[in-house]
Amino acid sequence: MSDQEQGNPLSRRTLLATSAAAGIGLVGGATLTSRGAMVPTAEAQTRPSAPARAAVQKTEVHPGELDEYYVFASSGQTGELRILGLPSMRELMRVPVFNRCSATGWGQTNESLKVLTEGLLPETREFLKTRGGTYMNGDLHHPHVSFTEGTYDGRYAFMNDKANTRVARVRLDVMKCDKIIQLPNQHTVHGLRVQKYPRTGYVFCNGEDRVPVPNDGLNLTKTKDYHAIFTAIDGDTMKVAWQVMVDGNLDNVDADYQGKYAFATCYNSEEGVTAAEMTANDQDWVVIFNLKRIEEAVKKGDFKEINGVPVIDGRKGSPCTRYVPVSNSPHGINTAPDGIHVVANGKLSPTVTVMDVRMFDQLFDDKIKPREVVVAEPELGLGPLHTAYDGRGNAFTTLFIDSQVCKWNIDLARRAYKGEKVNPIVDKLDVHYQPGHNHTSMGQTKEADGKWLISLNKFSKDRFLNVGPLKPENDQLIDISGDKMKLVHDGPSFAEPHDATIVHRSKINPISVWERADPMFADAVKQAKADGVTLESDSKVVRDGDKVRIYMTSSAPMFSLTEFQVKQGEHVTVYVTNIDSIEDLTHGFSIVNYGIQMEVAPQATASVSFTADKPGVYWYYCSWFCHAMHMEMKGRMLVEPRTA
Ligand code: CUK
Ligand code: CUA
Repeated sequence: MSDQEQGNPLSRRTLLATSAAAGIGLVGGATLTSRGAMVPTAEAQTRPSAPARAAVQKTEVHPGELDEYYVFASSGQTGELRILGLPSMRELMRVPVFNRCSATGWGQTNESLKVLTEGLLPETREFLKTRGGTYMNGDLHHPHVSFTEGTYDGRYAFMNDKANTRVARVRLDVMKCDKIIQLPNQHTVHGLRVQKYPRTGYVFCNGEDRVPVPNDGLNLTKTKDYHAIFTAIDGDTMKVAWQVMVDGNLDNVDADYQGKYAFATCYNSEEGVTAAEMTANDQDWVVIFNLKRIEEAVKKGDFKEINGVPVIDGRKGSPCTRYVPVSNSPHGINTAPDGIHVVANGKLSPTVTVMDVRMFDQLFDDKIKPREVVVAEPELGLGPLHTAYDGRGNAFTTLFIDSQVCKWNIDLARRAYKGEKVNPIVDKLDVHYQPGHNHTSMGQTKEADGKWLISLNKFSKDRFLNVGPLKPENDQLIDISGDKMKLVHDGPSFAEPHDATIVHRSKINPISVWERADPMFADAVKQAKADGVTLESDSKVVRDGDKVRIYMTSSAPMFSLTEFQVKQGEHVTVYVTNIDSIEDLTHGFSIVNYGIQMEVAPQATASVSFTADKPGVYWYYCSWFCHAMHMEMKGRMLVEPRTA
């Protein structure tokens, strides 16, 4: 796609090259833009300078060496969580969450089906009955790691499903999803972030679309009675704590470092249902939620219970919320590591709006007007979407339409807002192309270290070998340790990392071998006990009406059962317990032509249930390469035909 097709009348890079050739403002391979920011020319970009080459070397993680950071990246419509190492940008793991996974059996094993189904709303369970029992898709946008006292504590990552209004939790000790809940009353969950102080605590979830509440079909077209809902989940129990009904559509959310407020960008103050209606006004809002007042309202019973959860009316005029006018259709919202500044990104406006959280108390006491919490509003360029921080007072905002990252200084922006003649823009860097989220190392915590920035770009166009009409995205790594940003790495990625969290490796401590008492397979342990089976040592076939339970162990390169026999039509559950306790010695269990496959990691038990409706001989085999004799690790399922 050319820049022209993207709505840019003139290719920005052609323009820069022309002005450079004419000798306008050319300074050492860079040009000055109209706003005075330094932008490297196309030529300077393709031939890295000596400092840029030195920066590239910093990203080299030699064979056998470990990365300094974990990146927990979303995958959008793929529905999984991805783990990368930074600075190498090597993909380390994929954690299935809202998707189905052929390798691990996520969506097929009993352990994963429990996670995928137990938190669904009753009406969804009914709706999915004839559709396989679970959703097949999810749209994972925002993965965020739990906090204690303003920094990551390595317990959990929380993430949203925009497609089917779900929120998931991934345990960071085993890197597996252990809870998924679907939110009532809310239609989609888009923005998601967690409470930073004193700990997580709350997981804040933005309901984006407006629908009737309850959405029971009695009102279809009275759009003024549609509402968007903001939800706080208790991250420990994964239950809805409370909900707040708001005006407008909620987009992104963040929280303060004091544990008092959450705030969300909000568009569609018009309450329209078409794009034209939704963008008619010049202004929309940031909604600020006062956590203490909401908790008090819940305690006092000042709510309506809808579908089993307390819903507070937080529309304009409510003591629990305040609406700060900002320009039309703001998108990202990001709290700075200084614990003071919150930036709402303009999207349709070339500006970002900076608020000072220290003034929120006065705002809720009606001592000041909403706009008085705004302390800066710098104009940065076209399409500001998301902002990250270096912990040294600088902010980095993605400019979607300009295909740039803009580095600007918060203090200079405040001074410019007061009328001083200063330019807050420090540097601009071309990225390739159309960036959405960006992230700095530890930048969403008070321990922002200002070393790295990743720019998650929606288009890669010409940056990689052509793989056909569907192209990868491009996750670029940028060195921000100096005054100037330096692009050091292109990282192609499949659909579609919206968002990521960069966590220092010292914060994350996963285990390598499962604990036998892990709750993930507690149901299997319980069933085995009821059947008088010891999972770690017994091989047994247990018959229970038309149900058959097959218990076996795996130890490289053998399953403890080399055959088992069932009758056609019986409901079969196979439990495999991996009794190997060596790091990385995972087995798999796959039954040929039965569509059965699962992963069984060291010391884990995994189980899968199916109806043996096809008679015949079916080999099962180990699908995870585990041993020199891995190919021989197999057995036969014998399905005896039904007798008339
Ligand atoms: S949103 Cu995707 S670029 Cu869902 Cu966080 Cu802004
Ligand atoms: Cu066990 Cu391969």
